Amino acid sequence: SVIDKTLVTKSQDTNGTGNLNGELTTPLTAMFNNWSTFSFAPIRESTVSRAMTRRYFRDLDTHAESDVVIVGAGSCGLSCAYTLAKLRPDLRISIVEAGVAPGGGAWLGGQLFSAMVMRKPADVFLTDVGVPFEDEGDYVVVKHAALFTSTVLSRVLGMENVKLFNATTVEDLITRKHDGDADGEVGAEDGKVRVAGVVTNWTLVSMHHDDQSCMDPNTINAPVVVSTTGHDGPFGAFSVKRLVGMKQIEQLGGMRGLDMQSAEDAIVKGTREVVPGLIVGGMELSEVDGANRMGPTFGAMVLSGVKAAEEVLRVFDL
Ligand code: AHZ
Repeated sequence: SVIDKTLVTKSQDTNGTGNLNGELTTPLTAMFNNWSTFSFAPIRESTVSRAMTRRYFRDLDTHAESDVVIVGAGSCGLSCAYTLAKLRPDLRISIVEAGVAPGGGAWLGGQLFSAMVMRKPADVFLTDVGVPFEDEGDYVVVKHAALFTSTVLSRVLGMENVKLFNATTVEDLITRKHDGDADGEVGAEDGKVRVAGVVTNWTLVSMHHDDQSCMDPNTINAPVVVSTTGHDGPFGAFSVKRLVGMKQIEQLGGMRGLDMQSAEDAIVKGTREVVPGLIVGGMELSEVDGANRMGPTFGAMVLSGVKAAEEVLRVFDL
């Protein structure tokens, strides 16, 4: 390497490792001041492969038994992960996201416009995460939805107790027969199932079940699953549609038309354990409850995520 060793930064001085974490006190351009003799540190291809695969398989191994699985990394799922992981660094949290790019519908504010609107009091979440916003009185505006999503994402991914499995689809739920009341009496929950984890597959594999054979899935066990897969569509409302198939919900209410005023309160207040072991939040809940949609205002998604995190801790005494 031809990095000029005389331009060492404060952070390098203190930890003595020579790595480039932390703010550089020298402009980057000054760090590379002789491109003609430039060269990267040496590498072998297998080293790169092993650096990736060793970590991924270690994560798969560790997270096969998780404390919480969050399905879907949209604005609600990420907000839930942030709240829960920050509050309880002792919990092992897996996020399973079907898309390659986490973030769901929160990369744009609405239509193809950049700015993201959140009604108060959702601004407290932005302050906690460290997302800057303009205060407009009853609502706040983040200058680009991507700033919100990338900041929450970076906070979540920086937490030791969280693993994001992206490009991975939840294609079924692990269920157990509800074990009933401890006293042996017939209780209201008897006959119901308890959700006990998720069944996963690579998203590209899930998309080819019709034309390829023998592509069995993988699993993650967890006492609590939080499902935030969004409203119905090619991917959405996954867990609650599966619950109908399993006869654990008679039918879905179906998302209703847009009413910002009422929709946001309803989604936040309604975020709950829908069947034992499964908490539903965000727009997936609108399909269960027949709640209105709110369109391009995101306060309900983040506070539904906060409520889902609280529900996890309350219901499961974790
Ligand atoms: O890829 C999906 C997205 O990132 C992911 N997902 C869906 N099915 C999945 C499955 N396994 C793993 N089976 C799955 N991941 O879930 C994420 C959902 O994100 P989202 O942004 O669609 O949902 P949200 O509830 O967090 O936010 C919704 C925001 C609103 S409100 C609204 C309206 O009122 O019209 N529309 C949107 C998008």
